[in-house]
Amino acid sequence: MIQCKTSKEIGGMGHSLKRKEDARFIQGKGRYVDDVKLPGMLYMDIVRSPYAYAKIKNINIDEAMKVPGVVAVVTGRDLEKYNLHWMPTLMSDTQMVLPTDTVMYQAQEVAAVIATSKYAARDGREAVRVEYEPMKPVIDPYKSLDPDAPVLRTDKEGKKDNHIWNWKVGDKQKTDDVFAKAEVVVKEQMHIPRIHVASIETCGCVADYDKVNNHLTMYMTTQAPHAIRTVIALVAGHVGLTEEKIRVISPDIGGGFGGKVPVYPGYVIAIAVSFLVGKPVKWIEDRSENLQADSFARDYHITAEMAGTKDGKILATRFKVLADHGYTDASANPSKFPTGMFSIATGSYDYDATYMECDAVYTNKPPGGVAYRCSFRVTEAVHAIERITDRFALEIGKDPAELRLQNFIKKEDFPWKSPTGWIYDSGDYHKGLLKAMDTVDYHQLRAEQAEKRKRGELMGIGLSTFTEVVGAGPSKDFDILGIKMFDSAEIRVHPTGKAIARFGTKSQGQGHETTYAQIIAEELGIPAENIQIEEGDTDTAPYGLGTYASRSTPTAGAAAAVASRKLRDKARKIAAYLLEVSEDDLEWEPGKFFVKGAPEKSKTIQEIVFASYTNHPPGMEAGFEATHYYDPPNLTFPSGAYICVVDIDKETGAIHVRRFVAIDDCGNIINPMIVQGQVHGGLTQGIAPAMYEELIYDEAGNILNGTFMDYLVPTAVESPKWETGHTVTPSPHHPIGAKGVGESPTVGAPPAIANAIVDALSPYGITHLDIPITPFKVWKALKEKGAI
Ligand code: MCN
Ligand code: CUM
Repeated sequence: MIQCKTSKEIGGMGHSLKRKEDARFIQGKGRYVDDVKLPGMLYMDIVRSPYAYAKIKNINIDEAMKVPGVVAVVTGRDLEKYNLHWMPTLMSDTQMVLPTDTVMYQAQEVAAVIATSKYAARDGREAVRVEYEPMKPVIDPYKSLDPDAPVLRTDKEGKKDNHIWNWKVGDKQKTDDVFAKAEVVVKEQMHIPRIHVASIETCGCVADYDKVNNHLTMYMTTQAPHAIRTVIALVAGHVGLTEEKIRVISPDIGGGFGGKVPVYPGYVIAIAVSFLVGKPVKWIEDRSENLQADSFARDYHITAEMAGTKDGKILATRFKVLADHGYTDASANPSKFPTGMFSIATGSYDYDATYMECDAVYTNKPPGGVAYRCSFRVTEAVHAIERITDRFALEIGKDPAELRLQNFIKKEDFPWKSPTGWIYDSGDYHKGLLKAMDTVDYHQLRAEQAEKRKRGELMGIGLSTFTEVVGAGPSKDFDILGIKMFDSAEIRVHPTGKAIARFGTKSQGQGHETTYAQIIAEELGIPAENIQIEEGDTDTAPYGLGTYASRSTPTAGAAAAVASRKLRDKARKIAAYLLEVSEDDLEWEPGKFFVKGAPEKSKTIQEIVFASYTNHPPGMEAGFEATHYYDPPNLTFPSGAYICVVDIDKETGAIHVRRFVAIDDCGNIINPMIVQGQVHGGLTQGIAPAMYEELIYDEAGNILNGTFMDYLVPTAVESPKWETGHTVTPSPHHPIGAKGVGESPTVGAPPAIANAIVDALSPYGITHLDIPITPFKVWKALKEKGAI
């Protein structure tokens, strides 16, 4: 009898396989877009606006054209001739590629300089003279709706104000009634700051248009190659660039975090120039451009309210949001959900009355809206519910852990329908929180805190027990620009039993080359090391919507499992033929089929695959390939219980994160080491907006922290020792019971930190501080309350 290798030996699910891709990453063998060098390639640099809002009176390119190496300067007027000066955003708004008359935010693209080297392009950029007539910008989103505020989007016919859309969900009447009668009502005004993803690699592309074959190859840093191909075809189809003539290749990506989902003007200009001059054009942003002009995240102003009883039962919540979208709504949300999944804001708690409303407005700031490890606005939702829950606990003098345990949805109540219509698939919130409390020794910490309070020392304990919603999504509700949000896997097994599998998603560092191989290994018994994973080439990969919103595991991961199972069904037929038994007489164990009751009669998957090319049953299609487009029946609902402990220096406001325990539940885990890595990175990106990061603008719309000197990205020095752990509540509808995890930590961490800091300061009457909570903010709040 052939002894099959164990799941661990073949690198199946649940094992901490070392990441296959790291061998090339750590040896400098990664191939990024800036490594693409093509014969005759030109370089592009971009002139950007110093003003937030100004009329362009004149663009003089004479001096720039004299710079040695400069071959062209492209303006909005040039693109206008080809009707390429506007493009759609992913939220069906419109956006200038290059302006013809007016600039709408500081650092906006104004003109592009094309040259034979990147240095000549930069020199040329410095020599372009633009004459502006500055206008008074709209920076404060609250003022953007004032009757006397200038209407910014004059390009939209008949537009009379700066309002973009109004969105609401929930039962207003019912919620208002509960609030009116409630024993306790708490309310806080919060701002979730505008922040920026600082991936190591900035954005960029090489547009390579081949005139002879009318074919465009677009190398670019995109998280969603297929969707981008479709968008390019929509924008440039009228000049003959139809979708079959476009190949998007997303090579290795040095971090995306959502910032590489949108379509930036730079891409479109590079394509236009390559199309016009017939040469490849490279455009790579520098760090400041990336920070100042690329898709921002968050910028939600939220009024959060909670109603409940004196003994701690949550009865209702109300959220009113003002969303500052900047110059255009360029969010990367599913079409039907302009606020993304914000409506998960009822949280992990069992109550049935809520009402949420959001107004989105235009201002003179860069566009964007969802990037930065956000799960489509779940960061904002979780911050609102977790902060207001702590506020409620503080109001009634109840321990916030006890209050949560009292209000959690019970594990036997899943699937659970939230008052905003989500069907939470599964969860065990009590187990997660109790594990986190046990890990930190919660009661001991509270005792220590009580002692310290007597001495006037500031120690705080903060909780965040959040529900995530990822895996967009079921096609009945989820699309982007009309394209349904399924995802795909195609598996080809070669005659010798080794495989290549391709996906519609695109890793930016998440480790897909390893984890997808593990799923297939587990399902088919082929060792993960013999399964090559490929993503990011639209000519070879099946159509998919890409990697963001922690959707890869819920969608493409599921597709990998289902495609593998299709192959296993075929394998069973072949095995039955080879062993001359009926299919029903066969049993599967990872790696082989054997005859029930006669285990010595068996065929390994390798033998079966070989037979599929050499000796397949008559009438059966040869070969061993399967494709699956997975349309999930529901989203997956990961959860987490985080506890943060801080010590604060009263005199300086300095905050020291003493401990941070994160217990995540992402269902069945494919690779524990990778999940832990995701959680470490995500937590660091959670502490970032909680304590450091915020894009700040003055009244004139100047960005005040447009470089890394002032925009504080936390490093290893600022990061506490993350203590991680997990509980496992498998998703009942996902083929391998997995839920996404990539964004959970960034979603869950900020309120845990904010709650800990406010908890430390609460004896002095402080009930809320907006993130990022800096030492100065703490010191100022203490000073105002007379504590120091
Ligand atoms: N995983 C697992 N078991 C699970 C769930 C996930 O082993 N139950 C593994 C997956 O196989 C995958 C990784 O964890 O290797 C993340 O999976 P998933 O949660 O499905 O998320 P995605 O792969 O779709 O990644 C997207 C997510 C997002 S939206 C942002 S933003 C983010 C994040 O991932 N950007 C990242 N993590 C990042 N990590 C790196 N290094 N770089 C980025 O740009
Ligand atoms: Cu919102 S950042 Mo991720 O979804 O790419």
